[in-house]
Amino acid sequence: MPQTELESGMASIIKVFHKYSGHNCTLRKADLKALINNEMNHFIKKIKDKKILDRLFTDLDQNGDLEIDFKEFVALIAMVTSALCLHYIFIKHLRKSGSLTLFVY
Ligand SMILES: [Ca+2]
Repeated sequence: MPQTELESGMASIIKVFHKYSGHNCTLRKADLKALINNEMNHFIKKIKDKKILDRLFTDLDQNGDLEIDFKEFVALIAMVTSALCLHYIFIKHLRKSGSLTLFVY
């Protein structure tokens, strides 16, 4: 039986995390930057500013061990996915109400 669409998405998240985390199964700051810039560039603006990377890394590193484990990484995925969901709901609402032309750029 083939994986469902959701299962495939979950497997992809795990695969991409391990692609950048290597054998330690944790992301260092440079790994996180590379992952975001290479794998999430349609949803998140590329990180070029060190201060932004430092802030994001600190926010994600809940236990303060200077590494991002999978559980901490999933928080980023959840945040971005939630924001995307709100965006799609907003666009859908605008399309239904006929106001979309005001917000399309
Ligand atoms: Ca950590």
